[in-house]
Amino acid sequence: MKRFIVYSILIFVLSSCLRPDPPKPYGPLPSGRQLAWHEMEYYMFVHFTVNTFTDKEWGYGDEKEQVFNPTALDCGQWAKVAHDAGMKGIIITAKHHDGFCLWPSEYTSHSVKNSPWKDHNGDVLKDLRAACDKYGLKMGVYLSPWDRNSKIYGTPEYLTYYRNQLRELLTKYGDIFEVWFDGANGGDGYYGGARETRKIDNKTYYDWPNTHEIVRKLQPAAVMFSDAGPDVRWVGNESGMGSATNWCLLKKDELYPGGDFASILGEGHEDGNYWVPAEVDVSIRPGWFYHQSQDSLVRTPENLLELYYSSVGRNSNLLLNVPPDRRGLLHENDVISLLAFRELLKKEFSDDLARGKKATADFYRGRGFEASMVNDGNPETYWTTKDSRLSGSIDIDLDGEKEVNRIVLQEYIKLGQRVQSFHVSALLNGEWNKILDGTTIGHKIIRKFPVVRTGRIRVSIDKSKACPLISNLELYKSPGN
Ligand code: FUL
Repeated sequence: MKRFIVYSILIFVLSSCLRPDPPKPYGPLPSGRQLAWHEMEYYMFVHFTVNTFTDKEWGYGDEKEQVFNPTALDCGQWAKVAHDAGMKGIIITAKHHDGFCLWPSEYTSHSVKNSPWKDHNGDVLKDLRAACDKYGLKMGVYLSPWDRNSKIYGTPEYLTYYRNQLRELLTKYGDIFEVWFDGANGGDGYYGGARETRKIDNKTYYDWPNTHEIVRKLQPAAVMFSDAGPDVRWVGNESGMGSATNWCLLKKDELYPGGDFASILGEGHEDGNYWVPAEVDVSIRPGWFYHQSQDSLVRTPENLLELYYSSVGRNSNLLLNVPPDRRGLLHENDVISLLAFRELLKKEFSDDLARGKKATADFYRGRGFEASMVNDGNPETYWTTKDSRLSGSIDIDLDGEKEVNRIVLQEYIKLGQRVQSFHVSALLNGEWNKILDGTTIGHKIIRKFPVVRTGRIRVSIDKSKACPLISNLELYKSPGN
């Protein structure tokens, strides 16, 4: 017995010597809800309200409820298209700046309950919930802080109204994955007949911290989006461009929704003290709402693929707006384009040439942190170095010469975003040739490069805030340029 205990202790001591501890977390870390959000990557935005019927982008707030009258509204069609297009969820404009509510809010008569649709008994949010559940999608809500219909907009009482509406959305429609707080604010409007310009102070008027608490309490798993987070930040443009250098970090206390921060939001802050990753919101058409005149201006599948590279490929999530038409359906042109884009995407990333191939590193931390952890298909394992080493390289032996023109890299972000610069090289005629340079990685980057025919690819992490943690490396030969 004694001998057994001595042996067990010896084995334990030996194996813990061989298997080093994982690195300690570095800097701000993502919360559980943010990690779940990172996994979403691509989902649908739905802009739909009275504007769809009045051909406007921003309703003034005096639109009659009767104008909202879709002839064939079918949230099931939206959800099926989103699902078939490879999206993971839908965020809907429950209320846009015009103040019209797509659900029968108790707190206003300016809603679907006074529209002829479904004989005053309609509820778009309820229909969307059922459709999302049917197709396994997550659901999110956009509730415009600016309300051009409300008589009390601009007064402190409006906050009570806004929060009551938020509570309705967060308690009556099941699990919400994201709450979208828009930054556009104040200006002229109907305001219950006043027809005037009302200005509010973006910094103070909304008392955001107390509104955020409502969301945390009622939907603890939901992330909140705004220009300044708290959980997800705007990328700073509406053209679909994530920043090539993109930190998931932000000094969010220095920012507020609706402020003039667009130039900061793309890159984030390298020395930011909160985890607030970027979301790219962009429309499949020139407008956010449906306009028949734009039926011929729907983005092509090729263009959507470019958007994918400039968003998901740049450490951001892609929130792609697809606005229903006056029938209440996604237009045929949009559907065709979305589904063709899905096919393009499948072809881009059909065969991972790195998966399971021999991987070696110039240095690794020890057992459990070898280079082979980057191409084992397991996001929970990663290659890393010892704490004091802030650079290192991984070679993938492609097992014979292969053509390659795409690389996917991911950091193990649960322990923080670390990499500051890297480059990729290919072995050509016995010499290493650089094929691309990069800065940040984060959750994911996807990079294109001209086709190389090579037997070995090397990823060199040149600079990192703390020992680099690479959880995934994929290589492809895509048919695209
Ligand atoms: C902006 C709004 O003013 C647009 O109408 C749209 O909703 C876009 C997503 O956000 O701030």
